[in-house]
Amino acid sequence: MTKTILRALAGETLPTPPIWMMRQAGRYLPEYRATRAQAGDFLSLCYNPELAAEVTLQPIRRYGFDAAILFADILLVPQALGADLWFVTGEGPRLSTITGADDLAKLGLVADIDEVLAPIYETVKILSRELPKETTLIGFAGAPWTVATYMIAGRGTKDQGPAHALMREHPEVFDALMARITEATIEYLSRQIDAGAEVVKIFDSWAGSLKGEAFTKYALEPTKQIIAALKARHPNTPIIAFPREAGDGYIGFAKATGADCVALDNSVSAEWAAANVQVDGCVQGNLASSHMVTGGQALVDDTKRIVKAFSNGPHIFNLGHGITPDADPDNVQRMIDAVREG
Ligand code: 1CP
Repeated sequence: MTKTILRALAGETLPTPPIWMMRQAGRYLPEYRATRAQAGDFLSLCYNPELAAEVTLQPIRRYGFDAAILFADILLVPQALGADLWFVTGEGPRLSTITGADDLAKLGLVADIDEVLAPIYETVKILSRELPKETTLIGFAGAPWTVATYMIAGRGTKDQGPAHALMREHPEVFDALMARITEATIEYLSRQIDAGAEVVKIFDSWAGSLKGEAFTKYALEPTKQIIAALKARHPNTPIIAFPREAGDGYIGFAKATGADCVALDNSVSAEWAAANVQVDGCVQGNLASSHMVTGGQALVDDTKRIVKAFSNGPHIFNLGHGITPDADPDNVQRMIDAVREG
């Protein structure tokens, strides 16, 4: 019996959509906080295959999600390329910055990334042994633009200003960085698939700040390039693309990039997305993650509205963005019940 997520990704309309949740392993769960404390800090957790597999499995045990997503982070690729990376408690990631050709020249070679990333492939191997047989294992990476925004600015930014500035002022440096990340991402995702990932997802969290031609050039094209290279090596592995806040850019994105599924944030309506995006294949996402904090009848109503809007085509139920640390774990169960009750 084929796993439900793989059936939806193959284009099948199922009576009940399969479910998983972005950031399903994370700080809203007490068992996650305990394992992270045991690891010492977030990065030590990412690079500890036994403990990273443990936190990946926690939400599967608690809720029985249809998919598990590898526990890691999109910023491990910059680190493997030689960027300094650390996390400031309560604030977020910090990296060395890229402001010109000199910084780019200091980065390492794509051929060397697997040395740093080997523990991540080991986590994937453990998970493919230990997951329940009905659960799909999803690997992931950041899209080149989103990863570049962090490598250039050295941190998360509201409007990705430093990355836009480098694109404008030193386009040759910017393009070379994008090419390096694209190549590294192909290698990283390909190795995850070799190790047992059954699906991979490309997170372009900051795609929304690319407009017009820049969206095509720096969100759509690199995703297309990564998908083409992965499909050549792994033709049967489905790929989910998440050009977050793309708006009208969601229209035709799957066809243009070769993605098997497009993940949707919650700035578009499910009814609009059913008519404009799901016509090309599987969609995923769209429930506002704030419902996981506020709960109540609004959570149930919105969940059922989204399930209904996407009921005539292939659909994987998910949030529009990651669940936040202040979410109530009971609300996650309420969401799952609302989806499965129909
Ligand atoms: O203290 C902690 O425990 C750290 C919080 C945390 C977690 C749980 C970070 C730091 N990363 C993660 C795990 C993670 N990150 C996963 C694991 C799988 C899952 O359960 O979903 C995934 C898929 C990611 C992806 C990721 N990291 C993205 C893309 C998706 C998105 O949310 O937009 C991005 C942008 C990051 C960068 C990052 N890592 C962590 C934080 C707090 C951030 C955002 C920083 C910022 O922009 O300010």
